[in-house]
Amino acid sequence: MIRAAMGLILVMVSVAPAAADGLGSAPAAKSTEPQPFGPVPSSRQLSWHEMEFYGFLHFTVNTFTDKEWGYGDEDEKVFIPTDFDADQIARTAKDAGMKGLVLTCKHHDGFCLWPSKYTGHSVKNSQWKDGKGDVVREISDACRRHGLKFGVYLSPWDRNSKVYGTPQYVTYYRNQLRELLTNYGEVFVVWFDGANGGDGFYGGARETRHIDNRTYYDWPNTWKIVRELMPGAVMFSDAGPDIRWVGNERGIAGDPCWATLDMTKPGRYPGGSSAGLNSGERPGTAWLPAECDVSIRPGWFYHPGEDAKVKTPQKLLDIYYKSVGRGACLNLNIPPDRSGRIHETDVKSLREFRRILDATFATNLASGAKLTASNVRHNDPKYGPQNLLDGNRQTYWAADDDVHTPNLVIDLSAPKTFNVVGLREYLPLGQRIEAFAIDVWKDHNWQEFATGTSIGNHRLVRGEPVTTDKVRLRITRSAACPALCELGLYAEPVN
Ligand code: FUL
Ligand code: CA
Repeated sequence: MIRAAMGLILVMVSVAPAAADGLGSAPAAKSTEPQPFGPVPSSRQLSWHEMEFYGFLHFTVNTFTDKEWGYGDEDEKVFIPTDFDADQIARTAKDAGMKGLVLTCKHHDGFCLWPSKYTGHSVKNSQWKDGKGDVVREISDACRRHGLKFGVYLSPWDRNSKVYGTPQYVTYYRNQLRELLTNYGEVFVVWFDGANGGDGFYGGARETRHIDNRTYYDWPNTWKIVRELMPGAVMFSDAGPDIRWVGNERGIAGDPCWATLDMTKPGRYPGGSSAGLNSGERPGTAWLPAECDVSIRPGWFYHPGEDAKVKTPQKLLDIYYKSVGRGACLNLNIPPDRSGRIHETDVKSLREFRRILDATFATNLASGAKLTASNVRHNDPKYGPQNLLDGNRQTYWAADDDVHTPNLVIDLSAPKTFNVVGLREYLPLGQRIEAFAIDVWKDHNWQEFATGTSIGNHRLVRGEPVTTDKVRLRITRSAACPALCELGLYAEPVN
């Protein structure tokens, strides 16, 4: 592999046209990295981008009462999974290609899946495992056993708590957050839900309580706790601070989907405005990439009546291409059933979805191709196009500062059939490319296969199968010289 890549550097340098700076093909003595454009990701955001696909586990009293939003008056005794199996859950996620799992440790009903010190409304007062069980412990341990990262969802809205709506509740909420971030090992995401529906049990008051989403939770001081206890974790809410909601629960990112957002606009707080979240905003004031959350079933919690409505592998693939393939991460909900396992129908659908993805991405049909770029930064092989095929996101092809619309020809040497093109930008330099086109060589002409806008972490262009021995990538608009780190041509299996 390494030797082949070195060969490509030589080929590329010898066939690359003379650089505009008149240096010919001799590498410049001092080539400098491009300057970043706009907001750039933090290291915790970069680690999150690498995950691309993880799962959500919605599980609580609702699983047993057939509800989506528990009122908060549920008897703890209703929580009684008959065959809880954290390994089956984690294995299902792992086999589906997920890189982590986010558990609803407490949903809006206030029931805690761990024996919190701060309330009796938890597993400790259920009969499951004689009140000695701890779902958070079992899931987080199983995640580690199966090589998955673990994330926590802790609903700010709590329809059980008597003190909800008072300052005391904010202290209660923070205490619970501390429990989750100190007792269960490494956490990769803290998921802050913006939903605040109003009415609830509230310790027996059974009334409607309104809070001001902007001020009530004093978010900046809650976020500090996360930074202090779990510095590597990203925080999710409608508007960050690290990752944003994509603005719908269908799992579909906008096209374009920019990784940046304008945080000076009104409504940028958890539970605030969803304007701009689907497509992001450019150039924006912060790197705030989108997470697409969607359930494999119509509801977030398991309902026996939805067993026949599990999303098909084809539907999941469509979601994958419109989330991960638009630079977002996909958080796919797979709700455990009343036994405490992922239902067989969901498992089957996930398996077939994974089989198709694996068959698609097992072979990069561009590997070994001869790449010829219209421009290479300072004519330096360090920035040559061979970097696009080394499977390493740290190496990239970049153009000179004044070259914003370079082309790249991919000579496959023999006809290949593909229908998916994958592109990745080198994220530490920001999101630079604004439009591109892909052409295929057919009947002695370049014919346009697809055009696109944002790339970011990953852009997957999915079209009809095409057979050709030469492909051309044209960067047609870019805010700064492009910096692309990976490129792939793939074929979805026919069956
Ligand atoms: C929403 C909640 O109200 C739903 O119940 C679910 O948890 C979803 C992921 O977020 O805001
Ligand atoms: Ca690379």
